[in-house]
Amino acid sequence: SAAGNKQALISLSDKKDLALLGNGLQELGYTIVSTGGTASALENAGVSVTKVEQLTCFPEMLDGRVKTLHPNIHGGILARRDQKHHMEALNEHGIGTFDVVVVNLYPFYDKVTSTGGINFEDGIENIDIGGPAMIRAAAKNHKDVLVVVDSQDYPELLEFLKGGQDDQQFRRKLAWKAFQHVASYDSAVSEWLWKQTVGDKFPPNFTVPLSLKSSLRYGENPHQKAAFYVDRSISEVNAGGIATAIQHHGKEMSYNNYLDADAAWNCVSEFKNPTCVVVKHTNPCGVASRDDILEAYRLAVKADPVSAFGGIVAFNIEVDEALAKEIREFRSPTDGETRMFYEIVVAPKYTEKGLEVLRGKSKTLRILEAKKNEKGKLSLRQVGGGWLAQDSDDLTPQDIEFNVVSEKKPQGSELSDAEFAWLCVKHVKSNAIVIAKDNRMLGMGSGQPNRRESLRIALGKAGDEVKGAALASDAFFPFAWKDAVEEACESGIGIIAEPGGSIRDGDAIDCCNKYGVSLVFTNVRHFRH
Ligand code: 93A
Repeated sequence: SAAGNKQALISLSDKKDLALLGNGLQELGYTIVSTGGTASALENAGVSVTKVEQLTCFPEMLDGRVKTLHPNIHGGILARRDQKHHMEALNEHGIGTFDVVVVNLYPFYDKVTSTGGINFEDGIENIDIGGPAMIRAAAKNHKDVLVVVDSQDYPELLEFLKGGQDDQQFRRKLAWKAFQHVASYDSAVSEWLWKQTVGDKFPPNFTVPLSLKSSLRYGENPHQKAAFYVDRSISEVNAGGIATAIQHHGKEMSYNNYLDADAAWNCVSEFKNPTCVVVKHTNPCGVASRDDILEAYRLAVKADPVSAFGGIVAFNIEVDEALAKEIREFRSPTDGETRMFYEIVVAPKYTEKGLEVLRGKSKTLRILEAKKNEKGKLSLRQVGGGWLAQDSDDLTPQDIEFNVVSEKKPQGSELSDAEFAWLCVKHVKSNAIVIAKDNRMLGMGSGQPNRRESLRIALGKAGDEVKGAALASDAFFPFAWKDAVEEACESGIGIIAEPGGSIRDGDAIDCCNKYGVSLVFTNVRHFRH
């Protein structure tokens, strides 16, 4: 190309907004150089293009593996404009410079995580080599080459070029983004290869690709600065969980809101029947399943109306007008007068009317629409200087055997009550005790450093309703088990579910036999620290 002519190099897998970019550059007088598919798409959009082959005087070869890997391309990107001998070398070989490089890479991550997967050969072919080379070269030489990897940056790029004023900060920002793009790309490739070779869940090192979703007003407390990041390794198709929830209404989500909404959503998502879960400070304090979701809602609040006030209400089914009205109008069972107040409502769906009614409840009420979490993801938690990784706790009562170890065999709905209590207790912070009956939580005790305290709290909340109810304990009582079992039995509990496995198991069985209470061992523990 003629010296002094402004040139842009465009090679895109994701051709979103390509017409806007191509036409914009053309209007600004740029000569556009492109690879095969991108060139065709540009021509279709009425933009004239020079094909890469015309510059390299070389056909695309090896099934496209070598398209842009050529001195006529890379020389034009990498030459230092302030070095006389660089420019002389370009002249000598008839190579023109590139002022703008716009590249995005083969959709490797989407391909290898696509439903049905991808075979090894196809995975390998989807590793982009030429693209990252151009991006890195342009990012290195960003002082003179604008490098764009994100279609969202096209308008700003065109504005910048129109303005004609140089701004090294803008160039550096683009270069930073470019290296981010190739770095997360390379980590996706390396993690995929790890799975193809060792397959083990815990690679020697790995990257969690995080993208800033929003800065938060503050963290757990107002003096702590905070931000929220989304995990980009969650595939687009399955992208579920609180991080991808749509907020339809209300005040900005806070740090604590995210934690609580996550707890409520995780808990309610596990129930098969129409269910309402009320969460306060990450603990479910009310849970009820009913065919009539309005009743489920009322019962979930009634389990602990004091805690429910200012809590998070989650549903596993659509919120329609009738339910929304009930949420708006329901008065606190404590005084029968005050309308309940909530921080957040979260559900998989809302009808138009349902949304409208909820919006009318208060200006601040956050209304979230969430998709189910992707199963089988690693759970990560930070400790000083490192991170703990584990499988997420995906076990539900369906996966667990409830072994009756007492003389008394469960009667009537006792076993299903125990299963319901068991699913609840999994979501309560240890030491966790849940008392439930008839698909409804009656009381819970959480987070106490000693299990007996949790038990007493749960019994206190359940009150008289404890008679014949099911009690679930997330782990066994190693020392005071006998006393605690005795206390539960004396209060009138009908069935107890606990993991078993203590050397005191015999005492617990004897005690239940003495009181005629059913005892089931699950062999599964649900600590949540
Ligand atoms: O196969 S490659 O690794 N070899 C190359 O030389 C090369 N040059 C560009 N992949 C290469 N690309 C990639 O092709 C770009 O990163 C871009 O994603 C894609 C655009 O191809 P097309 O314009 O033919 O649709």
